[in-house]
Amino acid sequence: MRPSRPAPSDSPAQAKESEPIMRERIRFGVTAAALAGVMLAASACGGTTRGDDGGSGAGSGGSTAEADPDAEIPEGLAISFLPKQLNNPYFTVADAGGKEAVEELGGEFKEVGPSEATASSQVSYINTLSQQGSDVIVLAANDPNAVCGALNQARQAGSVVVTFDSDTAPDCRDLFVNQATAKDIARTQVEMIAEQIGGEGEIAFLSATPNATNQNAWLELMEKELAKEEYSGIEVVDTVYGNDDDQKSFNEMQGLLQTHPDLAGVVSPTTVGLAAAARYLSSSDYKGEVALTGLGTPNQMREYVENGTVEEFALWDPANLGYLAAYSGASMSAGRITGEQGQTFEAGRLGEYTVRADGEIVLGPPTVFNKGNIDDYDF
Ligand code: RAM
Repeated sequence: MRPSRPAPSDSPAQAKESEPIMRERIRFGVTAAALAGVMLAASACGGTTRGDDGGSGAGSGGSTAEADPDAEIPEGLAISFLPKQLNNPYFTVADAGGKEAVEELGGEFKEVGPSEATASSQVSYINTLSQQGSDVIVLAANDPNAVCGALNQARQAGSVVVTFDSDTAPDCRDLFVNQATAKDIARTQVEMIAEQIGGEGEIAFLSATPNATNQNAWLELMEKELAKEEYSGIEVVDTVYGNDDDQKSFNEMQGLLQTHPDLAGVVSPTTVGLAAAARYLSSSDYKGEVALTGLGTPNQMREYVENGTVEEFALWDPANLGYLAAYSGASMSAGRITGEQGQTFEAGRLGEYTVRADGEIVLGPPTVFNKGNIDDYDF
């Protein structure tokens, strides 16, 4: 569904094509903290910034701009997706969902990103998108702080910054589109592993990169959940990092099984880690002996569920996550929302969403996949 377009001269998309000063008219600005970050970043690299006025993003503690829920989303908005890494099927699906939304909105979709999940490589992509005048940058952050200077510079120059999947510190972005609450994601994984090992034994975590905001939040909450009395028979003996690299994750799984002969189960809260770990486990003597669960895509995990290596795992629909992120960014860029808690907006086929505290928008609860339902999903 395309909204009708406003007069071209009022369109952010038009403005972005013009002088930088034009972009200032459409932006909501940054907080003093963000501005300080920009100035620091600018002085550190000797660069210049295009804007100088204040204001605020949602994540940074409130906006000075008024929301106009009836504002048109102008055609031609440049909405750019920057995932943790490109060669990861999870982000391929997520970004495709973003593209679907951008096309519905009559915008210009772009996907750029590094081949390895590192924050340093994301910085140069952020700078380029900002220089190109991207109206909305949708980012899955590889580090909560390392990308902040570049993001605040982009916001200062007029881009709306939406994090999705993996957040930054709240004052570096305008909105965070979360796949589910971190608590729900942690609890689901703990429930699955506890059930699969009969409530007792040693477990280990095979995570993504050591700085990933999302995995670190989930690991912390899983430890907290496991501290409950009902899980007193379970002991976490190790946490290793596969860096969302298939081969490293595979090797780390092998290492865990060799180092901990009494290991009862492994939780891998990353689609890359879980698929690689399942591949190792399925061809090893530990298949059926050591439980493996975590977060995975049904298409990557199907064969391991069918051959009995993995009983159950969880995820959300990454396409919906990307779709919601694009609608969120477009709604903010158009002024329908400013990121204040309680504001609502329509996200196309997903319906209405509400902005929570700290500019967070939550897609919905995770889904658990097993033999009984995995064939109902194709992503
Ligand atoms: C990997 C990435 C991503 C995470 C999923 C579950 O694809 O680390 O950030 O959300 O796993």
